[in-house]
Amino acid sequence: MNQTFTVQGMTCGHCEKAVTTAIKILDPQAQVAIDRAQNRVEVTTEQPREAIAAAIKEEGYDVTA
Ligand SMILES: [Cu+2]
Repeated sequence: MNQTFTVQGMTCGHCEKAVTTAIKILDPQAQVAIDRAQNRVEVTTEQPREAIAAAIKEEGYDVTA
């Protein structure tokens, strides 16, 4: 299932890596694609949307959509 999130505060490659790692801890099979210029994070996962959003927030980034 493909999920798209709008995530604020990703300023560099390290942020992308932190978000990707947080999602993969939750779901090692997850596919993560990040477009930092668009604040967009696309995740292919069977995990519920709320769980993915919570993992991103725990890393310190705001999920606004
Ligand atoms: Cu960064």
